[in-house]
Amino acid sequence: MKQISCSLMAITTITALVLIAYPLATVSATNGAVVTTTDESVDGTGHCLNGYSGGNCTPTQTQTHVPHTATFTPTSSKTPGPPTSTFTATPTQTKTHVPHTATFTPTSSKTPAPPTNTSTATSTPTSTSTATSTPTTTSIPPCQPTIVSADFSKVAVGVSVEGLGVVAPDLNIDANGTAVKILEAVDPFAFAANTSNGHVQNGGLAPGGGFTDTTAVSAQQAHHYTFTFAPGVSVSNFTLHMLDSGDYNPSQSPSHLFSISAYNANGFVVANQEISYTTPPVTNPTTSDLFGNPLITGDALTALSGQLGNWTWNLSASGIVKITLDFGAGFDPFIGFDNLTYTPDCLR
Ligand SMILES: [Ca+2]
Ligand SMILES: [Ca+2]
Ligand SMILES: [Ca+2]
Repeated sequence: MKQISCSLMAITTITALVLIAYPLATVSATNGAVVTTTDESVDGTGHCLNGYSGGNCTPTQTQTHVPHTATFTPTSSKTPGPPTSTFTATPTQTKTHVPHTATFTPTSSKTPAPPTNTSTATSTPTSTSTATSTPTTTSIPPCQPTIVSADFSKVAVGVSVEGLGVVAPDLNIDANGTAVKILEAVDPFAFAANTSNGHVQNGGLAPGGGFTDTTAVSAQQAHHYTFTFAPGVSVSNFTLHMLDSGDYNPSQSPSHLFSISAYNANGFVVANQEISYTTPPVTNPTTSDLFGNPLITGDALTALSGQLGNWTWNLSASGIVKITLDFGAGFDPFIGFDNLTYTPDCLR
C-alpha cells in the first residue's frame, strides 16, 4: 500500500510539475485535417480545472480551436529548418499547379480539335466557291463567238426589214429611205443582173432574199444605211454582201468612193473599210484603175467574189455598236444586199 501511495505521490508530483511547465499537446494529421488534443492541466488538488478528477481530464478537454493555430505553430517550431523545407510543401502546391497545367493542356488539346472542325467548316465554303467557279466555267461556253445571220426569209417580199429584231436578234437595219425585202426575179426592183440570155431582175440574190432601199433606187440616189444593235449589245465582227454596185454611174463621176465604218459606244470609229477607184466620167464605164471593166466586175452575176458587183464588206473590232454604210461620189443607185452576219461580244 505504501508503495502504491508513494507511487501516486510521485506521479502526482511529476504531473504537477509538468502542468506547471505547459500543457501536453498532441498534434496529429489525418488526410490533411489537423486534430489537436490537449490535456487539461490539473490543479494542485489533483482535479481538473473543470472540476473533474485528474483521471477524467483528457477526454473532455479535446478542443478543436486551439489545434489550428497552436498546433501549426508547434510543428513548425519543432522543425524550424526542415518545416520550411517541409513547407516547401509548396511542392504540394507545385503539384497542384502541375495538375492545373495538365488540365490546361488537355483543354488546349480540345481547343485544337474544334479549330480542326472549324477549318473543316471552312473547307466546306471552299467547296462552295468551287461551285461558284463552276458556274463561271459554264458561262464561258455560251461566250464562245457565235455568228448570227440575218434571216430575210422571215419578211415578205416588198415589206420593210427595218426595225430591231426584224431579221436578226438585236439587229436594227435603217436606210435613209426604207429598206425592204427583195427576191430574185420579182419586184420590187433593185438591180439588173447580166446573163447570157439577157438581164434578170435582182439576179444573184441568196435564196432567202435580201434588201435594198427602194426609195433610193426609185430616185436613183446614193444609198445610206445604219446598222445598230439592242442596248447593251455590241459586236466584234460585221459582214454584208453587196451586189451589182459599180456598173452604173448616173452622176458620171470619174471618182468613186464607198465606205463603211464601225463605231463603239463612245462614238469613235473602231473599224473602217472603203472602196475607192476611178473610171472615165461616163454613165456606163468600161474601164477603171482597179477593177477592170466595171460593166463586168460591177455586175451581180458576172463579177467574181471580191469585185465591185460581188463584194462583201467586213469589219472587225471589239465593242461595235453601230455601222454606217455610205455611198459618195460615183455611186450606183441600182444595188442590193443579202448575206448579213455579226458576232455579238460576250456579255455577262
Ligand atoms: Ca429608214
Ligand atoms: Ca448596179
Ligand atoms: Ca448589173
